[in-house]
Amino acid sequence: MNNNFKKIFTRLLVVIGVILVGFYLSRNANLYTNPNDGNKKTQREKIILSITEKKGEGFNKYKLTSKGDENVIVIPYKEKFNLQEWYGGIMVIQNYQSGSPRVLWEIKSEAFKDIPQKLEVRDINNDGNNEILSWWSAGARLDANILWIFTWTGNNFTDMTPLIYQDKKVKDEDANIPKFYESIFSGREVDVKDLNSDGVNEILVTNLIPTKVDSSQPYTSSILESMKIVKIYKWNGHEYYLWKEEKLKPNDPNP
Ligand SMILES: [Ca+2]
Ligand SMILES: [Ca+2]
Repeated sequence: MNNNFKKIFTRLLVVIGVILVGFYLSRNANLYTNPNDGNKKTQREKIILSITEKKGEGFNKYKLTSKGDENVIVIPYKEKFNLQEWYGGIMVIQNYQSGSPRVLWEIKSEAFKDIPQKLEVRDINNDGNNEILSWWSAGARLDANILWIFTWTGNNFTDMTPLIYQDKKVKDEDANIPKFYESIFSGREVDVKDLNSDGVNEILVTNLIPTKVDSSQPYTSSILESMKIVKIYKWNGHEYYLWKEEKLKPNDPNP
């Protein structure tokens, strides 16, 4: 009787284990598999396959540090299966020359519904580690640009974008990154350049202003001009902080 109970109990445990493992595997498989067609490759899979076949040829290569000699491929991708399964991501791929590339780091978020409009990899704060700068558009209606920065930390990239609401819980649960619009670096234009030639880049953000074509806005062109402000963020050794705000001169070609 006791032995029978043990057998039944053991079988029950095995069945529960198999169900749990199956559930776990199916969840992970769904992350990157086209939910509409299991045989069809996702964009992400196609990119990795192409890198594998071409051994990285034709893809943009970057270094992780200013002193490092290893090249990696940094490449954005977008998946859109339906309105619920629609997200963007960025992959950093190493070991591509061997024909068996490895995804070193990746960010994937439903907040990013597209690939970045612009992607740069360089050391903006002059600490030797390169940053991935990714500019995202908030769409034609808002006409906003949003900058997300990820910095190399020696074994991974980490998000170094300051948030608009530091106290608010704004982390995207899936990707563990803040939500799209919470970046401090969001405005009509977001520029990264070294204003005082000390080797460390400043970040310039021009504010969103109502557009003249929007007839619902009562603003005159002179009021619109007076509203053009650029915020300049400076690196303090740990983070970018708001250094100063300047009013833009009318028709300033270099905000
Ligand atoms: Ca850096
Ligand atoms: Ca500077």
